[in-house]
Amino acid sequence: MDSRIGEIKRQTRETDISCRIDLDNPGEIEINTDVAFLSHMLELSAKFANISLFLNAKGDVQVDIHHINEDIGIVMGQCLASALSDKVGIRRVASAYVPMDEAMARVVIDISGRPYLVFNVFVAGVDNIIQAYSFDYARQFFMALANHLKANIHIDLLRGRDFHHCMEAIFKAFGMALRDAVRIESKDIPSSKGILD
Ligand SMILES: [Mn+2]
Repeated sequence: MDSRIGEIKRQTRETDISCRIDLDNPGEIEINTDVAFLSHMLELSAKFANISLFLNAKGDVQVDIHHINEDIGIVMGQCLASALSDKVGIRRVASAYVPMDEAMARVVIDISGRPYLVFNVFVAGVDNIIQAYSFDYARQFFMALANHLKANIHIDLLRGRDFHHCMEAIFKAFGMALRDAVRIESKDIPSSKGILD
């Protein structure tokens, strides 16, 4: 099997991001972004996905984290798509439930070639404004990733109260679902059409 490695560098007037993902050689995780909370979450995703992830991201965070947050999603989606190439043999569809104390999240992924995100995450009483990150920033991150991985991703927070716990459950469940979705299980392209865009 060819090595499933993706490598993307993307520089705009707003952000400068480089990313390398190795789907089959876990163990190396090195994440440096200007958004410490997102770095922490992505480390959890990579760990649970059992992949190697190198990510370096700088951006115009003096404005706010909007650009860098979305652009990291774009680059990670492109990097995963590049590593998967023609997707021969992958399981394609996978799901995971992950709890974190009182919180529990479910993530279902179909690496289908059709981008779509359903983000059903809401906790009554959590004021996103006071957080360094927010549920809506997470929605924008996963939207960018789904669009560029060309995957259908459903994220449901089934319960939770503490913001940090809720986010950990979501990013861990995403990693765990991704781990299964990219697993090689056959020698075929997993589509009755014979192609996955
Ligand atoms: Mn934590």
